Order: sequence, then C-alpha cells, then structure tokens
Amino acid sequence: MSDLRIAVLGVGVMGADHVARITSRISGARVSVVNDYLPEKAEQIAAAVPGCRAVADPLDAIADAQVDAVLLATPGPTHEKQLLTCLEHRKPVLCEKPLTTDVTSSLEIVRREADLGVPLIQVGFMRRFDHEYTALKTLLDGGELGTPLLMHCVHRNASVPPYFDSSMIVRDSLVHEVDVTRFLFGEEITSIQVITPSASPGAPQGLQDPQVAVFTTESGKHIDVEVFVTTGVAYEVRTEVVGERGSAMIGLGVGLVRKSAPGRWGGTITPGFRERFGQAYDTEVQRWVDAVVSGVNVDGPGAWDGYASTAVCEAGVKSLQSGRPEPVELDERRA
Ligand code: ISE
Repeated sequence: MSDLRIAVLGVGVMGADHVARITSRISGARVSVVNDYLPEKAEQIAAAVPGCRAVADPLDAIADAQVDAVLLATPGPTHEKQLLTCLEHRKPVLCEKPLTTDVTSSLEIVRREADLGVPLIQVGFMRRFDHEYTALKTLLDGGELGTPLLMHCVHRNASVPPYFDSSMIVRDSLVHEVDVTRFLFGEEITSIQVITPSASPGAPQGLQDPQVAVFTTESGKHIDVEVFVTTGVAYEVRTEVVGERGSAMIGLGVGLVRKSAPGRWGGTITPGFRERFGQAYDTEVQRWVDAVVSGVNVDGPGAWDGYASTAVCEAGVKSLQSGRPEPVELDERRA
C-alpha cells in the first residue's frame, strides 16, 4: 500500500518538527505538501523532503489532490477556517491545540463533524501518548489507589516567546493540565480559578507569571496547577495524583542521577517540550497515521476534547481577569 500523503500546515518550530518526524521516524506516511505564511520557509522545508511541494495557500494545500490527510501546526486563530476546509473535503486532520480559540467556534466544529457522521478530527494533546502519563492512567483505572481525590501539577518552562501574554499562559500552557485532568479522571471540569501571586521579577514587564490554577471536577475532585513559564531553568512537568489508598507521581526526570565534583548530585532536566515529549509526539503521530490508514481516522482526543478544553480555558481567562472562580458551562449535547 502506498504511503499516506500528509500536508503539514505551519512549519514553524512544531510543524518543522512534525515534518522531520514523519519523514524519518513514522512508517506508512510521507509529507507531500507544506505550507506556511512565510512562503520562503515552506519552500526551504519542501526542498529538503523528497517528493514534497510548497503550496502557497493553506486552503489549497488542504484541497490538493495529492493530500490524503492534514496536520495543522498553524496559529490557533487560523484553525477554524482550516478545520472547516478539512471537513468540507473529508480529510482526516491532526490539529495541534487549540481546536479553535473560542467556545462558539469550537462547538461549531464539533457539530459540523458530527453532521458528517464520521470522525475526522484529532486534537494534538500529546501528553495522552506519553509513557509516564499512560502508566499513571493505567494505575488509576486499575483501582490500586482507590478513588482519586486530588491532583497537584507543576508546569514550568525556562522561557516563552516574546509575544506570550498572561492569557496565553492559560490557553497555551495550562490547557495541557486541563486535558490531562479530563484524560486521567474521565470527568469534565466544572469550575476553574486562576490565582495570581506576585509576578516573578525575572518575567517580562506585564506578564502575570507564575499563575496557580484550581479546578473542580464533576465529582468534586480538586486539581491545583502551578504554571510558571519564565523560570530560566529548564522544562519541568510533574503530576501527582492522591487517592484514598496512596499517591503516584510522574515527571521527576530521575532517569540518570549523577554525582560529580564539586559535591554535585542530580541529573539533567529536559530543556524544552520537544525533548520531554518527543516520544509522546512520535507515538501520537504514528497512531494517528495508522488510524487514518485503517479508516478509523482518530485514535486519541477528538473535537469534543478540543471544545471542552477551550471552554475551560475561556473561563480560566475570565477568572484570571476577575480574580474570582468561574463556572465552566459545557453544551450538554455532546456529539
Ligand atoms: C507550548 O505551546 C506547549 O504546548 C508546551 O507543551 C507548553 O509547555 C508551553 O508552555 C506552550 O507554550
């Protein structure tokens, strides 16, 4: 069988990483088309991949006859139009988060996909494919910890791009813990509060960093998350679940612990999310390719998960601005 031909839209850091991944580590697929708002960037990437072309217009790239499936690594505000075009052409799509940037358009995407009667959209919440997260999920589902009650999370970045603002800490960073909560506990989040401690003197002027978020789920579980995106240290993502009969933690990065002069003890922390979650991205993309080839199209979080996380983050940004806890309203007509 011939390889699945994928169009990668957006070849910035993440998109270029996906092109390299599909070209060198994923079986059964190749990149046939790339697109970027910087045409010279797309041309440059295409030139390095055998059989790949740059297409200037993103919607033409989706419609292209030599494209079987689409990977969106474009900025969030462009997703709505691009996803609708994928649905119109019935092309399976792996969309990096967010699904879209507001609840109304996210719900519209869920409805349009449901109207087609075939799942086509997978959302790129890669942590669901990380070995540590899947081990934690298996442990929880196996019931050894009893009923899970609390979850404590840490999400730290050494730095973020200069355009990052305080609400992006919610929509772009905290969104991962929103999805992790829904994934691990299998429940919707019903309220969110974002607390704003004194900003780090090392953070850019005006950036509310760190932030502490508190979620409540349908059954009353409590989740707290420290998000701190300008630590200057490295990439640290830790998650600890406390259940009625014990607790479990992932993300300690204790692979190799070294002792060295002068009396130093410890290991290394991954510098960024591409290193920390490299395995998860590989597994996610391979499983998506296999699902598309087999006609199932989706093997992971779908449009509803994208919609639910957008709704939680929208309430989170309201809380960030008001200081109050905000309820999360989800449309009850789950597609
Ligand atoms: C980035 O977009 C990601 O998805 C990373 O996983 C996250 O750690 C980072 O804060 C985001 O900006």
